[in-house]
Amino acid sequence: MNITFRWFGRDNDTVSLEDIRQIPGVKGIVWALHKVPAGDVWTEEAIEEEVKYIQSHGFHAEVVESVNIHESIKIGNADRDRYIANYKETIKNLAKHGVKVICYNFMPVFDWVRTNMKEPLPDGSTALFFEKKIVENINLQTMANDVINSSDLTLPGWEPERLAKIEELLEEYESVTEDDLWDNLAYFLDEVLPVAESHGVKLAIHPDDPPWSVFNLPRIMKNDADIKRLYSLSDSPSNTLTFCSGALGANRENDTVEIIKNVAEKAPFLHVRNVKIFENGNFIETSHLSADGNIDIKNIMKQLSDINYDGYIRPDHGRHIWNEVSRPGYGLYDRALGIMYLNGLWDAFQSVKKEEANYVSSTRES
Ligand code: CS2
Ligand code: MN
Repeated sequence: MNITFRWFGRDNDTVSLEDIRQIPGVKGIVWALHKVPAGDVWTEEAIEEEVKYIQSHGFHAEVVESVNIHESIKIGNADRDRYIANYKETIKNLAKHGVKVICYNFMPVFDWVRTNMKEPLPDGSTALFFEKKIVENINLQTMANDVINSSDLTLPGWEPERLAKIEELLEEYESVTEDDLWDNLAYFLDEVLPVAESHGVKLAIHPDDPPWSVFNLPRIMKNDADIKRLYSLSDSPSNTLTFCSGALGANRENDTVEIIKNVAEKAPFLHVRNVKIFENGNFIETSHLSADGNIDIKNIMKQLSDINYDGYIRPDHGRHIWNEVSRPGYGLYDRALGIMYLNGLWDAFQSVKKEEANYVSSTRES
């Protein structure tokens, strides 16, 4: 298990690499050039500068999250080939600097969607919250204006420049069905996977969060069946998944333990976090502790220990605790606690395994 921590960059994060070094067991930084617009090439110079900075703090920089996909590729517009060519360039440039896994997602317009960034939990901390009714009844344009006018919000997919164009984009998506989105994903992968494969890079798609359609937009990476369909698109070793327990697990019907059992070999990168789901389908993010939410984090870690999983793993969002001021979901403290829980489970399962193996070999000898 190769523990990593997501970091947004020197002038873009409240957390520093010096802070992250003090979390036990972290080997690598999950990074991105967040200021490069989706569709543009990540230049070698910019990549090299970031990778060197990360490495100078004793971390590897082998995982990128995310190289975002231009909407034209998802919609299947005539100009998509230009953006696909850029994506190939970016893959090559990243490979030159030791990147092994590129996380991406194929969600139209928005990345993860929540309705409150600071919902109180009973213990006095706050966390990201999703209220179904609000999303079902939302007027996107009004909401876009609210977000544009509030200065403290920068969510993935909700950047003011993009929201300003939201109406245009939504119109473009009006005729895009789930099947179209699958076709456009297949077209994209057909083009980029050979490049990724020949450069030793894995492309790892992140599931939709939440794993159902929002705002009438199609979403196609929602469950086990979708993951199987993804794998059926290409058997390239570069065609892989970013398993995310919190994204998939927000739908009770997704058995995340069963999913990880089936996909771990083809999921080089894992996001592990917990969510608590309410009767009405609303959900709130909780600490990583299994007992705090609906996701069986303990058993997910047991599955990983059973196969001696050696891929990359990171805690995902955390709560906001101890008065920390941070990006929504991406503070230092709760994610560090999450890492210690993952470390503890891993060590315990691994040592039980060793004891069992010793016991078996000693009974054979006697
Ligand atoms: C992340 C996603 O914060 C998160 O939940 O897991 O935003 C993720 O970075 C993207 O969907 C991957 O492209
Ligand atoms: Mn995730």
